[in-house]
Amino acid sequence: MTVKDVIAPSADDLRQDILRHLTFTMGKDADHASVYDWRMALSFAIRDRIVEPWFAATKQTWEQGRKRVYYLSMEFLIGRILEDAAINLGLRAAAREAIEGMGQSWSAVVEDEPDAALGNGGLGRLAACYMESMATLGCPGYGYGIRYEHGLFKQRFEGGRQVEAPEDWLKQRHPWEFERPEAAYEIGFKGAVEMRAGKAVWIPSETVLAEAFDMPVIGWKGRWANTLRLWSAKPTTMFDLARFNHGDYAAAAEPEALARTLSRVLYPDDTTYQGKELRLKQEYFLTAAALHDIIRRHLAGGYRLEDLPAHVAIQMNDTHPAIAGPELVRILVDLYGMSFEQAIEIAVKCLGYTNHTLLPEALERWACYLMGSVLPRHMQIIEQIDAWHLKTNPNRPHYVGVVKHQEVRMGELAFITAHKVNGVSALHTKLIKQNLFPELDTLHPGRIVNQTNGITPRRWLRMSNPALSRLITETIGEGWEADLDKLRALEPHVEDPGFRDDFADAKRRNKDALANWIAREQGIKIDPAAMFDVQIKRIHEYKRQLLNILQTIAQWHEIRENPQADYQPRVKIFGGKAAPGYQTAKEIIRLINDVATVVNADPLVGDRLRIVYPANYNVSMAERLIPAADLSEQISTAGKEASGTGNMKFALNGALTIGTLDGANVEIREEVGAENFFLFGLTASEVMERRKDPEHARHAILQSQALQDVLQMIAEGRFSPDEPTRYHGLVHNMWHSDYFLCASDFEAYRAAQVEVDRAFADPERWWRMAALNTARMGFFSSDRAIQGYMTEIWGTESAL
Ligand code: B1H
Repeated sequence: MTVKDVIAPSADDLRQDILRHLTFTMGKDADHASVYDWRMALSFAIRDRIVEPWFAATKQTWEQGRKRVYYLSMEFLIGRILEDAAINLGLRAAAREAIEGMGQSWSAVVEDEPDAALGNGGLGRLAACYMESMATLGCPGYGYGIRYEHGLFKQRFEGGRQVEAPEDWLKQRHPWEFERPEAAYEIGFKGAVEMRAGKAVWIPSETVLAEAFDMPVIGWKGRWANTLRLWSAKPTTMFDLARFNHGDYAAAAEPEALARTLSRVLYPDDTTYQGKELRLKQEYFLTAAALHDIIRRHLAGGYRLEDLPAHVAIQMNDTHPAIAGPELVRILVDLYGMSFEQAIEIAVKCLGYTNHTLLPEALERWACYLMGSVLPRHMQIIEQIDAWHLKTNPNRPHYVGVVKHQEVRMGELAFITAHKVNGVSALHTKLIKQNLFPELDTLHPGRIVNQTNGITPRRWLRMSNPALSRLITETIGEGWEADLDKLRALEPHVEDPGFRDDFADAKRRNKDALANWIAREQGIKIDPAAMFDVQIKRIHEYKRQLLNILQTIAQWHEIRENPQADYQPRVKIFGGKAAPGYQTAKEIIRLINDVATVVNADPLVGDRLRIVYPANYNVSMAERLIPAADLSEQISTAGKEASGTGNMKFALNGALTIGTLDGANVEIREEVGAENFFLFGLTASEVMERRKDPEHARHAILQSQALQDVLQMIAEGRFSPDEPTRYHGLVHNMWHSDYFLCASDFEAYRAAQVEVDRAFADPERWWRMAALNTARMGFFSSDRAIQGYMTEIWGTESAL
């Protein structure tokens, strides 16, 4: 078996395999099997086909002595796995035929799978796309993360308010993982550092075991597979036998419970960090387990530690694993006796750091006392690294450094322990240089590079949008899934009215399916001919869902004031969760739901405006919504969204973007053409200028009668008649603060929405624009992004 020999089985072969697993793995006969049993049987049948290419890839990497990439991330937001694996193995059609041939519904079986939601949003989903692209490109590598028992919380609405419930994906059997009890490392915390014979010895006072669970990640056409290795915390001692023997059974189990809390739950914050001790422990737990595993594998290959950089590239997904620098130095110095200077030099050569945000509330800083108590030896090494950096960079300004004001700044630490630091869009990288690390950029010219984010076209087009995928393949032939630039070949067809009709038909089919789902799940009837206007992402002030709902209210008001006029029917669709402690975001959720209740019940408005906000937005909901969207809302305050990746998914699926010049929107607009993008709003530098006016909000509101009316309606309690004062705080904030400039961009946004209506009313124009968006999105494939990391940061080559 070589890496390239994957032979697609027939539906009949698969049927045999499924029945075998149903019988012998699940212990069920076909007459009594539940959907769950069928899903498990199918998953195991598919999984069987991954194992051989997986072994082959691993073997080849060893034999060829290849450099491996290690992607360290606190989040992997994977979603469902079954259908994605089937697609990449070329088995979807056969699997579907087999399942349906046995009287089962394909969608019921596939949708029975819970999302693997081990992430919050863009950062975690990016890690999942990157794992898939590394496997597709044959880049030997491992993802390292935490096997959270509970992923991102489940959201429901009660009286319009977000209510959180724990997520429980591991309640059922997880067919995609392999437990590796033999791959376990002891991880220490706290305790003290002793000097013995001139050497520092850390004696931790707490230890837990990190046990590995491996998931294969199969690339396109099954030509390569990598491993996602997730660590689960286990106690080093199962229980306290002395207490047990005294009959104190509950207390005896305490060490076990305590250890397991480490991998119990994902912190539900997106772009804000919580300076909690448990979070720091989780970060170290992941990083230390990964580094021990990396070193063990390197030594098992018979290589010397001095040669680590030739064989190992470690990417830090934001600063969450930035303790990797100090930990690697600690391992090399304390455990292997290397000098500090040599150790730090090796560490820097191995490490890369991706920055994902400029928001000050997201930049991790740990109080020195906390770092010093949880990781006393690392605190010493951090000071040593800081001193080494100052010594080797005597021009470093006094206010720059890792340890300042009794805090450890993880961004600075990651920067100086990495040979490359990258931003995630062209604009974001420019702002990193100008605003976040200007002094370090001067001291280390060339260290900061850009790698614009990307998305995997396998999941985000081929799997989630079969209608459009079929049209593309019929039009330009096969191969675009692994070479997304090929979509350019669609361009000449855009002038063909027949092609445009087909393109519109594919969209219409997806919209019909979504309308049915919304009717079923939400009990709201929507017209599939209306424009589907979608904003789905975490709820955050900088993302400005508030601007969207304010404009929606203005539109509602306009219809009511002038009901005879001709309006372009729209469905406003929202989706997203708020961090449980983020009160303002929760208030925005409630406002959207309150406005939806009033607008959807207004007989005067009818089908012309509908607002839908399905609860519990997640990856699998994105897969339904994005293929059905006409308009993509990417309206963050310029300079705040590092990149965005949802923006790419929409444009690839033929939705037009209404957006600001923020993050990757800038590059999307350049690629698809300014005439195929609805631009509005202040630029990043205009935003900074505008904020200098302390009364910018009041001035902007006074310039807009429409906004005054909207704020008046909210303040009067039109959307909260049972509690008219509910949004007084929000309205007050709009007048007197409005940090994210909803007021200043309001009129420009409204005008852009009028432009959108005009374009939608002209189908020929609209579908030309939409198809050109799809045709020109090749650049945003995560394959291109990973190729960039490989050549510019990791120094690795494809093994294929
Ligand atoms: C992004 C985060 C993030 N940037 C802290 N930063 C977290 C920060 O748990 N925490 O403490 C969690 C997440 N996430 C996002 O990364 C950016 O906002 C997006 O613009 C970007 O597209 C995405 C991927 O690069």
